Amino acid sequence: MSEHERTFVMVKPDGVQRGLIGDIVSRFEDRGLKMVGGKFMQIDQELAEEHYGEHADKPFFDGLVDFITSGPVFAMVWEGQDATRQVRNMMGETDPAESAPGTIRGDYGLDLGRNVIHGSDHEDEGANEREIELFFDEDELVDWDQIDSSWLYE
Ligand code: D4T
Repeated sequence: MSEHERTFVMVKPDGVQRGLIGDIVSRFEDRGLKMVGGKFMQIDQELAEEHYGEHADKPFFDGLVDFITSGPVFAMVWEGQDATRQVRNMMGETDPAESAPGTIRGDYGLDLGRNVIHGSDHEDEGANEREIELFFDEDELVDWDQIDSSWLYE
């Protein structure tokens, strides 16, 4: 398994408004993941519709696009062994009400339409690459060595 697997993660507008960026970043840092990209930004209609394109025919699509464009988000790329699946585990279920305490959505959310964080789907091969490319230019991602990596990986 590669230590260099990259995954796309985003604190949604509700998480930003509620001051949860720092806590969420801390959780991933504490776990041993490495941030290789981070961008505080406003998503426009076009980017929102592309990002959530798979849900275009769902009844909740318009509300989802309105929500994700309603305020700034913090988009990130995190790197580490099995990063995509581990981030999803730390996020909890899509519905915060079904998420275990200790997960991000289980600790900070109550409602499906306000679920604080997005992470690429580990069951959708190619989702990471697609979403990273959608949100970041190549030169916005930074390759760097973490001084303690020998204490994280055998
Ligand atoms: P995201 O993509 O936001 O990380 O969520 P998930 O990957 O966990 O879940 P998803 O793609 O199935 O849903 C995308 C987004 O839509 C909202 N949603 C979902 C909603 O408002 N109503 C619904 O009925 C569903 C299924 C929540 C997450």
